[in-house]
Amino acid sequence: MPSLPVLLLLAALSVSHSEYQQRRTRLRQALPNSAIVLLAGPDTSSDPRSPMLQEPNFYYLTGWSEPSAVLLLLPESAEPNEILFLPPHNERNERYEGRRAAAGDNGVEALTGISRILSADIWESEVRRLAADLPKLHTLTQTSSAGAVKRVLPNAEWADAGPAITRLRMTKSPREIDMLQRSIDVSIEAHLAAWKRARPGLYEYQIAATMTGAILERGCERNAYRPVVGAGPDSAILHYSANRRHMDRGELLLIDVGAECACYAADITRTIPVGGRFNARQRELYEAVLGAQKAAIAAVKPGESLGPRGAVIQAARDYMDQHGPQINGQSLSKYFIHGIGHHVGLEVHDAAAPGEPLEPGNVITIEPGVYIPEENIGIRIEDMVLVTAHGAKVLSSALPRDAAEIERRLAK
Ligand SMILES: [Mn+2]
Repeated sequence: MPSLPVLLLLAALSVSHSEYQQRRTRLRQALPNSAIVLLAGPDTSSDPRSPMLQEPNFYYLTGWSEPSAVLLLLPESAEPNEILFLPPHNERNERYEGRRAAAGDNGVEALTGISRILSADIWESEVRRLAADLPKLHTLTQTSSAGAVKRVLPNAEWADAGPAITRLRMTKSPREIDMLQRSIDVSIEAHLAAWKRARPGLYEYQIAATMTGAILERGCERNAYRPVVGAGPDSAILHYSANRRHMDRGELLLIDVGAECACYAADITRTIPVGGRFNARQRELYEAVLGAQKAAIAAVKPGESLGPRGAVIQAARDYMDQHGPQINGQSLSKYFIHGIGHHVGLEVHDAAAPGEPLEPGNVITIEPGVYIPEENIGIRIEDMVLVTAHGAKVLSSALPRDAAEIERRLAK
């Protein structure tokens, strides 16, 4: 059980209305003299298998998690220069789904942090009225909602707001880093709970269940992605998430599990020995991956990139090839078959401009791995890293990754 102070912290930690406001101001500055129209995620309440997941760009700019809303941003000098349209009350639906906010509610401006709230029934006519004469119109042209927005002014040219929002999302604010740190801390507790439980004869799904339980127990909404818990041959399958096999002594267990807490994701992978001890072969390969990860983290700094020809992945490959064993006459990095990492934020694979150099405030994963199906071995070590002014800070360092330390923890 998390302690009382942790529970209080969970309740208190959120992004302020003024920070959301600041994000909208920055977006206006990036796309001046423009109307920007964004649609919230659709109402999925009629489908019991689909949770309501807010469209992440909409959430980033508003913090609003209810469906079917519309955000209209207008040039700074307009009055008002931002309007949130909310669906009107529907008494029958609210009997099923609970009360939702609507225009005209007492205090709805304070609740949303947006000073003009109108009914979503009139969003199209209002966009036509307020935006038609502006020199530029932007929406998320790559999303499923683009068609509905473009139809409002079908003869206008709609440009993509996505790249400008992505640029904002890539640099995390101090508050966002706190929020990510909390998701990381909860994920670490989930991993440690898994280590406590893992033993020969257990099923992979039992480990996944323990971890999901730890995540939900701490007040987080969900796993940030499908839990990957793979033992033996399954450890060599990159996105294995069936989690149906039982694990045997002497196998490696690859655990790639992260929490989503207050909408921020964590993404952490560890590989541990079932039964508590790495054998010599496993340890030799493990040390090569761990050394590669440390070399890659040491190469992270502003100006470098996560791309396939960047210095970060090259540092990992070089380490594997210089320190790891050859396999079937091939250098070890041939078995490192994916990218070195990705941005993390509201989404586990967060918005990022391809090839963009790293900047301070970026939060990324560094996750080298090797996968050798013919030996039933997959090893991945993934940590979350904050890019700082001169280098990198590992945000998930509280979860041990040195082989001897992992064995010590498993023996407890
Ligand atoms: Mn990852």
